[in-house]
Amino acid sequence: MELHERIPNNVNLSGDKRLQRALEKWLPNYLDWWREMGPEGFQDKDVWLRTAVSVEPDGWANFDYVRMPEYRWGIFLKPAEPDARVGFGDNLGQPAYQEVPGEFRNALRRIVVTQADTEPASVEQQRRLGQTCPSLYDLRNLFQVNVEEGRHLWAMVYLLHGYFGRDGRDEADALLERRSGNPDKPRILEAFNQPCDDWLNFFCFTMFTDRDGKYQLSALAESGFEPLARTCQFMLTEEAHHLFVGETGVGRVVRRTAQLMKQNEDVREVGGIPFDIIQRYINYWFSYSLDLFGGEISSNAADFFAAGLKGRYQEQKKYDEHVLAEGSFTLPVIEDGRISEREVPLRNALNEVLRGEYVRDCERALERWNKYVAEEGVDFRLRLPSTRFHRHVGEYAGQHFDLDGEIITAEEFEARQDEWLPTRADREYVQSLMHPVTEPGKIANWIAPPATGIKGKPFEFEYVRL
Ligand code: BYC
Ligand code: FE
Ligand code: FE
Repeated sequence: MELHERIPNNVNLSGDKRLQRALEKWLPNYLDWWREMGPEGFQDKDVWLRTAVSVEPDGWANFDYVRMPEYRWGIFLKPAEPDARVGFGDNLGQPAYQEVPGEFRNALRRIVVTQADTEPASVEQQRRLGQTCPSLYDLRNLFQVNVEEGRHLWAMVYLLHGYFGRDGRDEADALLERRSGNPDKPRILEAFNQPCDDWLNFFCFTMFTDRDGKYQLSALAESGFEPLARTCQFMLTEEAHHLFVGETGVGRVVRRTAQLMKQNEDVREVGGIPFDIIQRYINYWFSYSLDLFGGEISSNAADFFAAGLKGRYQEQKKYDEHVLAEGSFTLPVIEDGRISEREVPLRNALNEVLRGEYVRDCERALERWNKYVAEEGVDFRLRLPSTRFHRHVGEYAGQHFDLDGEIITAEEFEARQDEWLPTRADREYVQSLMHPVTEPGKIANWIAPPATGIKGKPFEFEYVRL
């Protein structure tokens, strides 16, 4: 089969010999990577998956059974707007960049490579989860997320091959060489080196870490580098499902725990996941995901904005002023071991501005989960920790804070961290509940069934043929 038939696309692959040559070399390596690092034990099974075959409303969500190595990973960009302009920064109003401007080449390559690196990393982190799925419905959702993260890698590799020449090709190769959690060749961002080896981790990851993806992609979806903007716009349509899997996944665990508490105060006795463990998993993934926004005060963020490469969340819709040459932003910093306020130029605080949008979105999800608990008639509330808690990047890294963001000593943190972060015993307990349930219509005891199936199919549908 010709390459351009194998790879659904709207980038005129059939007419682009240079891109064909680059992808012809990269594709076999990608497939080797997928077989080695993709979902373990399910490569030859039929999975009921959504595949994008075009960007039209009727083409981007085709559902059918497919074996994952035969998934048609495509290259899709949202169709171009005529007369696109740079929407913010020093070049506001100039024609959008159709090629990589020389002066921004390093910055752009770095953004694309960082974004790209997270996609295969997440597939690696999740590769063993299929073996302990709580239901066929969840198994299918895991694989849907995995193949689409694979496609997101394709999306970024297209940009590297299409716009960055020789070093773009080298970067594309390196994306298949790094490995999540491998100390010799780790993934770039730390959240993507953390193990994600039980389903509570998976749901927290898709809730909190994929949600960073939503905000980063949104910021890039308005980039003045048009091919990047249009790529990210299309990726966001897929991302919505990943966030759905995460938010409803944690929500179903929370609901089930509340239900089981009515049977027995100690939910462990009846095979549930106690709220204090769920809370510690939330604290862990929320704090690692906050790190993904970068430092609170960042000259990189200022430079990206000035160059028109990376804007704010909904830059055009939410704001009238797109230059930000003047404004300032006040944030808490640590000085002489105490929390005090500092005013910084707004452009330097844009990581923090984006993080703020993210935190509000997470708070909304917490509200919803707490509503499930209340609906079950149980008196308990989950919460988000302070954004200062357990940080490894930015102003609060290297200091210690409690869940309320109050500064504490290293000894206090040491003494109390088992209350706040998952312990080895928590992980072992959760792991002890992870037995595969693969009969259609059946579900593990520690999680509630979903409200509906996928694409009009019932929960009992045979989403994966084993
Ligand atoms: N880990 O100025 P600073 C997704 C480094 S998720 C390790 O504060 P900046 C997905 C930084 O490189 C979305 N290192 O940060 C989700 C810099 O190094 P240098 C992924 C970090 O650059 C689930 C130094 O610290 N997309 O799609 O403003 C499944 C100071 O940096 C980290 C993107 O990230 C960290 N967490 O912001 C699948 C978008 N943070 O210069 C997929 C592209 C910072 O001292 N990336 N450093 O050597 C970016 O826009 C920026 O690189 C970041 C960092 C927002 C990540
Ligand atoms: Fe992704
Ligand atoms: Fe995702």
